[in-house]
Amino acid sequence: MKVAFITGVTGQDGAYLSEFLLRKGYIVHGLKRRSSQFNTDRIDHLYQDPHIENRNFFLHYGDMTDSTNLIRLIKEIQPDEIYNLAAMSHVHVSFEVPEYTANADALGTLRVLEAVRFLGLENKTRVYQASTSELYGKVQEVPQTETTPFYPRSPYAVAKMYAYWITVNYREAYGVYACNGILFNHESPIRGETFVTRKITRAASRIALGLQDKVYLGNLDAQRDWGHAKDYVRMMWMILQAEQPEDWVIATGKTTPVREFVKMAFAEVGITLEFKGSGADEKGYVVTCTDDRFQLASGTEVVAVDPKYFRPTEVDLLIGDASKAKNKLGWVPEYDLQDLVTDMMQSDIRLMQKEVYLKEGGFETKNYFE
Ligand code: NDP
Ligand code: GDR
Repeated sequence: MKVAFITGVTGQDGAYLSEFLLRKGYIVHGLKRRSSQFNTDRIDHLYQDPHIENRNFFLHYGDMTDSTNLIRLIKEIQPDEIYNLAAMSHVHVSFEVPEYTANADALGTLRVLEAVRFLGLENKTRVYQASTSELYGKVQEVPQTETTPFYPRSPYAVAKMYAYWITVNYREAYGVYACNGILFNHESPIRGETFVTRKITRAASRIALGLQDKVYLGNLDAQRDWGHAKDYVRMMWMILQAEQPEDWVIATGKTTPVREFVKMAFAEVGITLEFKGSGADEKGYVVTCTDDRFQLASGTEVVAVDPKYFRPTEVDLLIGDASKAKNKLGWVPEYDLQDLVTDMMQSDIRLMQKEVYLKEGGFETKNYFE
């Protein structure tokens, strides 16, 4: 049985990757942070009673900023594969916490690689590094490939650039089997609630159900290449099964403006939206609502722009070319953007219906303003 160690196991990708590897028969160890509240919602269905024998899923406390903890865990676990997914992953927030972002995302990656080297595991342990399309930043070339120059535009992207190159360096200097997956945006029903897609699908569901009046967004013109996280975690595994360690772009090859994603999400609940105005004055209005379950009058304003969600420097256009992964690794994604939006909306409608029941029962429900 192969043994995997996943940092960031409580995140979107960590949860899907754990499911995927457990289905493949792996023993999975995950790194979780101590939190004052339970933070394992996404993996609770995988959790096993610590008192039973023959477990195959283990969680360990730790942090990317704590090198001795990482060395001790990697020594104990002796993993065949490490998936380094842990990161302060929110681009806008990285402008608020740049130093911490560099510590966790850049030096954290170094700590993992150095642990592998220090423990003499260069010939045993393969390392996957969660690199990102944010490295491309200011558009140099479209579509973006493994050879497109980087121009990072946020503290997050700059930290991830260090992580990218230190991964390449440990491969070249010490022969560690270490790879970068340069993954473009990937989303799912368990996407963090403050990333734009989930913010939109949650809000569209809540607005349709009468739990919220409107949603405030930032730059509606930004264009992203959005795929489904389930397709992307499969690729992380495939990358580590390749004969030679290399770096790989994973993307759908199609790009869509945020505004269009908003329209697609509302369309899932029978609402046609029209945008009027521009920049900070742009607003989205209901044109028709054909779904009998939801009653929104035409002319209702449901989307507004708030400049506070704009970033000091933005990444305007991302569109990736995953030909290398498709040709050499045989990657075929199963979901397109419409499937993704439908999956997210169906899940959020179900989730928000619970809130409606709570509200109708006289219980308080939570507000979401981020
Ligand atoms: P999430 O934000 O959902 O998950 C991040 C994970 O990292 C969480 O488990 C979080 O723990 C953990 N984490 C954060 N800081 C630390 C720390 N200091 N020590 C230990 N753990 C920490 O991200 P995703 O699952 O979406 O992304 C996974 C990785 O892939 C990230 O590195 C991200 O930057 C990268 N990436 C993501 C893309 C995407 O579109 N999703 C695209 C390209 C790259 P907690 O739950 O406690 O917060
Ligand atoms: P991104 O994802 O920055 O691409 O990073 P996010 O969903 O945060 O933003 C995508 C685009 O939408 C615009 N936008 C808004 N974004 C947020 N979060 N909230 C808003 O209200 C809003 N309105 C408009 C943004 O300006 C941006 O252009 C994600 C993360 O998962 C990273 O970790 C990962 O590396 C990259 O994807 C690839």
